[in-house]
Amino acid sequence: MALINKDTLDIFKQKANQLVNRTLDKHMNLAVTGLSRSGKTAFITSFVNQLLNENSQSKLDFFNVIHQGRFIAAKRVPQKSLHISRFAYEKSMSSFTQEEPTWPEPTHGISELRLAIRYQPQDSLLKYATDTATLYVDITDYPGEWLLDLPLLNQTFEEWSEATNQLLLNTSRYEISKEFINKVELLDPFEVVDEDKLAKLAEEYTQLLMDFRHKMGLSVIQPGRFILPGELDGAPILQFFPFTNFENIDVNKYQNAEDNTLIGMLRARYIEYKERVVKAFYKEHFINFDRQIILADCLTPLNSGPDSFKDLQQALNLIMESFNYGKSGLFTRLFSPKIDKLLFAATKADHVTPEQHNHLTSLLNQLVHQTQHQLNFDEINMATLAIASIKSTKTGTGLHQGENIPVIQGRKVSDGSLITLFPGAVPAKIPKKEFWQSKPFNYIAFSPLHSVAENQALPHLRMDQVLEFLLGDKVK
Ligand SMILES: Nc1nc2c(ncn2[C@@H]2O[C@H](COP(=O)(O)OP(=O)(O)OP(=O)(O)O)[C@@H](O)[C@H]2O)c(=O)[nH]1
Ligand SMILES: [Mg+2]
Repeated sequence: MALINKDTLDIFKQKANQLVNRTLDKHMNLAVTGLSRSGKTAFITSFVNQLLNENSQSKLDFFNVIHQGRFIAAKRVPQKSLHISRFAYEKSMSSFTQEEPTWPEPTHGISELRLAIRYQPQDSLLKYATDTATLYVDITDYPGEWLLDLPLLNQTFEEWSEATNQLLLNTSRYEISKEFINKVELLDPFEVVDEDKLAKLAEEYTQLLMDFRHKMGLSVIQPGRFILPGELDGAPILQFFPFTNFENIDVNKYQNAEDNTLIGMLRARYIEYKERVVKAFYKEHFINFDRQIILADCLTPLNSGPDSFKDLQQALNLIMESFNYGKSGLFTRLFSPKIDKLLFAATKADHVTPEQHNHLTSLLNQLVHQTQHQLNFDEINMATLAIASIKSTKTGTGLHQGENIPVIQGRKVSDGSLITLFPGAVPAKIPKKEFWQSKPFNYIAFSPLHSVAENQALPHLRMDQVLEFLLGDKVK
């Protein structure tokens, strides 16, 4: 009988381990989205930071792989898609590590980052076969505005123009859109197009969308790519606008209009936009996502007033369409998405006192589920959480009119001074008229409280629950 010496046996064991390891390595695509300023960059930075700097001081008790002592380490590895920007993790971290910490700069478009998470599998059988397994997570950051475009796929140019016209006539928007609407009314849609004139009007329409978002705090922005053009900035495919005067033009003449007329070119560009921008995003990116987190800042609209809040509600409705997996859903008919878990997170929860967190969660829940009876989300496991990616306030109690009340303390972005306040109560349900009459909520932008060292975990609220929901079953 041939004798196997110890070295050979070790090599054999190592090989066997490698083989099992390889089959144990898993991969998932995690997508992070939310409307602009909802907190995507802060979220991804904290998500990665928590995993890279896991140690005895980390506060990640609800992430089971850590709680059970099976987490080994996480590191950044080169990303999969070389044609997509790298998520600027170091740059973003440097804003939190400098002496006077600030928030990272706004970002535009899509970016990616890949993490490798090493852990010990829980399963005893696997545990004997191998020491470790690795979960590779590709994280994609993309603007939530891009999801607002899905409904366009179901609309002709005429239908979209009419729907947008209705939106523009809405009292709060009309104030700043009437000039644009008046200009469109004076156009002859059947004249041979002057491309310069068209480009200028498209620019005006884009500026309107920017003002809706950034000056009025509104959320329904269509086409979504107009305010976040990325590499398409200045391209003719983003130069069109809704023709808001359809009721006054001849339908037959419109149907037969050539592409070199004003209306013909608007229609042609709209169709091209749907194909090359909207569909392309779903085909190239969205269908590859395994899991999705949608970040929503409910507090800013709550502070801005009823119009802004109602608009957020409508935008979330539009966003939900992309997850309507029912057989009859437009989306499933067009593509074959495979997202199995969807997390809604109300961000910046450190802006309210702790006893309000439940209210914030149920408010977002209501906003998300308002349409559920019409849609079919059976195939997706959904959850809602109130989180702070980077906790920037301290909590305590203060005396107000002889009574102890919960308060938060933070450093104002505006002048850096410390302020202690009770910011107000968050309604647990979609607020009614009476709520808005008393201006009940006071949102003040806070700077990150303390600078952290590069290899230190950032303070947070419920990031461990986020990790458990999104990754927990993959690192068992
Ligand atoms: N207090 C607090 N503020 C936050 C938190 N996360 C984000 N913010 C605030 O929200 C702002 C926007 O956060 P970002 O992470 O840049 O949001 P974004 O979605 O990446 O924004 P865009 O890149 O412009 O689309 C920050 O500048 C902060 O003022 C948080 O956890 N706590
Ligand atoms: Mg960003």
